[in-house]
Amino acid sequence: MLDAFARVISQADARGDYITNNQFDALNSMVAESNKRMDVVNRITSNSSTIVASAARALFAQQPQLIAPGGNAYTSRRMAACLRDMEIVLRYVTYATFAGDGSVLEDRCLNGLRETYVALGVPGGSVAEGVNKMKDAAIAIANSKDGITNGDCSSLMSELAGYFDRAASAVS
Ligand code: PEB
Repeated sequence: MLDAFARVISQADARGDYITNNQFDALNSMVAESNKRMDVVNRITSNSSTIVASAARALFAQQPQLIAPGGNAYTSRRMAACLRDMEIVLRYVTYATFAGDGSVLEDRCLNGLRETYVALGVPGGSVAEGVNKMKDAAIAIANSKDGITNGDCSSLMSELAGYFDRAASAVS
């Protein structure tokens, strides 16, 4: 598991060279902008139930077969497993955002997940749709201008979107 600093160090070590100016500048600006990153992680973390619940509700409204008898979220056991899975993905997205690096998400959550869903008979495309809906809900909350000093969060939002996209494509 890497963070943005460890990633740069491992790349430099693989080249057997010092950290480059570009890498130094990128990390420097990441530190300078770190309040935004912490705010994003904090906002998603403290609204995680809302994000999961609204994404799940939208998913089941769009794909009602999932909650019909025989569906993959039918019976409270499967529904609970589905909500838990969405929560797990969201949690790893917050870790990746905090670290500024996707490897924690990749290694500890997405690795082998597609195969797990195939083995369970859970439709990966539906999970991906749920992840996409969490992306929209999370970005709406993280990027809200309410109650916060106004600033440009566009690159942070595209980084965040990228982690959700990575999760969706890993299972679809
Ligand atoms: C992945 N999900 C399920 C299982 C596992 C995971 C390992 C089997 C064991 C169990 O039921 O607990 N676990 C999960 C995960 C990590 C992990 C992400 C990462 C570290 O350790 N059903 C739907 C939706 C979708 C869904 C499409 C969006 O209709 C998910 C939610 N996951 C779902 C369901 C099950 C499951 C298990 C329904 C139960 C499947 C079953 O037992 O029939």
